[in-house]
Amino acid sequence: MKTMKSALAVMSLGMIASANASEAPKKEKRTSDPSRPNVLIIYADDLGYGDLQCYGAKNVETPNVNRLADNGIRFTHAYATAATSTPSRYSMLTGHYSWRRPDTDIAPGDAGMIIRPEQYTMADMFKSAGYATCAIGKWHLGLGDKTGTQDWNAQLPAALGDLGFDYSYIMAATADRVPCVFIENGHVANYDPSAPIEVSYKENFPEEPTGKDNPELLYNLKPTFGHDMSIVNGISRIGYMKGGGKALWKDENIADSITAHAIDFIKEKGNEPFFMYFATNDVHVPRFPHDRFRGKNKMGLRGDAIAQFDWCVGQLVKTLEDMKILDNTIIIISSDNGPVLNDGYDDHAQELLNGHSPTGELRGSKYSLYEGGTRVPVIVHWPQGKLNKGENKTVLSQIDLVASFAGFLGVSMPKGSAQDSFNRMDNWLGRDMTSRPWVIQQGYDHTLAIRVPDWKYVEASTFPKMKPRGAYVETGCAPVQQLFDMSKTYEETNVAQEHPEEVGKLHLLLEMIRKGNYNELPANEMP
Ligand code: NG6
Ligand code: CA
Repeated sequence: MKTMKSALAVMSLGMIASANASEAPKKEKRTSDPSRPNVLIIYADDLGYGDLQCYGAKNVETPNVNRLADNGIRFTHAYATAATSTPSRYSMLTGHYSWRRPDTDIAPGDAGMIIRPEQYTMADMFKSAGYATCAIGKWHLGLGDKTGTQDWNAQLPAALGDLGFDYSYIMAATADRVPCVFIENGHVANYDPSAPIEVSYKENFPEEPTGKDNPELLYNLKPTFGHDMSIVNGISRIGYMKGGGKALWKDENIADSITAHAIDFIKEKGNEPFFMYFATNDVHVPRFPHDRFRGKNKMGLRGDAIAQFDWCVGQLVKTLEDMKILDNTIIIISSDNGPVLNDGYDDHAQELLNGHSPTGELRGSKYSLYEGGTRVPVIVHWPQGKLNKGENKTVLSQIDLVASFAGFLGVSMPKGSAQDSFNRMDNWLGRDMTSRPWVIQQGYDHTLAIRVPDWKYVEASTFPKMKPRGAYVETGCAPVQQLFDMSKTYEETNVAQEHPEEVGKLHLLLEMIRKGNYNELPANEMP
């Protein structure tokens, strides 16, 4: 499989001559050159298809995102590759499907680096085109050489610098997993030598309180399931940690902190092309936004977290505007997977919906093979790019971002890299409305679905219909093959029996893709 890559895809749309690492363009002011736009991916966590006002959200205002949607493209059939974070992010950043590997499921906070240093990433690609690159916010793809062996008090031996990111300011995993500290360029930020950090996902440290044994210490949020281990900032988490001192984050300041670091980076690097992967903690649990977002909508903390996400977007846009580089920055807003309400903390997300539907009219949610699991908002904004603005129904997938930008920038990716990513930049810019011939969706486990413009096939699976632990939601799995008619928004009825020939065709197509035999695909199935 390593030998097959989408070379033909990356070669077709180069706007400038091939630029590999050795002939990277000199860093100079190029901010108005439309062949070298800045690229800012704003990646929300667990933000559903229906969670933004411009996608029909009720009870919460998202003026900053709405403005980008009004002046950009708002995709209605765009997909994350998986219904949970780690596989979705892995796939988007590498252009390699997470399900080709056994070790890309939801990562603990002490996971070793899942993307290996030698693996090609989106950051490598931008870097080879002469971009300054950075990752800010949620990481959730492991750090260090090997799971459970990190020394959090020293420079981590493997970190984002090995993956093409010039600068990083990240959370190792999620806000509900230890260690609850930011890591800047492979070292704990604000490190407090008086409080050495220890982390374990196996056992607690002597005398350290936990949510399970010391619920009286949970002054900010209580768990509904799981999340009853170490307590940081009055919230218990997954995993055990000790120490941290002044380096420990306060959940209510996470959005401010990542935004401030992103703004600093833009101010420093904004006059040369930059790529920023800005991944928010919002609207993942524990939802605990800053006071100034509290109580402004009827949905409680989840609504407040959406408002806080919108604020982050506004701050970044304002910075670009003040620097007069907004016009030549491609901003992509999206999410890693669909929404979930009760994901383990007592924030009343379900009870306080007040008529809001986080997935709009889609069935399913985070963790699900139904559309609600992976169909996410995608907004593309680029004033100087002459986009075909407005609502856009083209079917597209985040897996293509690496090859699309490589094609756009004329970067030829090394042989064998980003094998599942294809250059569909014209789709992303609204210039070509031909849908991707198929999109693969990964559910909570490794069961796959394949969506083509008219149909969606879900392979038969022994995985339970309802998620067995944690959030009680539909997985979309069934012991039989399922086929849905995609002319209907809600996947209500399995029509596999009525259309055996479609089932057979899509089953075969999925198997070919699973084998990675792209060169054997019929021409009309080639993305
Ligand atoms: C689950 C957690 C959930 C969330 C999820 C990852 C429990 C019971 N549930 O295991 O709260 O953290 O993992 O979400 O612990 S994701 O968006 O990062 O994939
Ligand atoms: Ca997520």
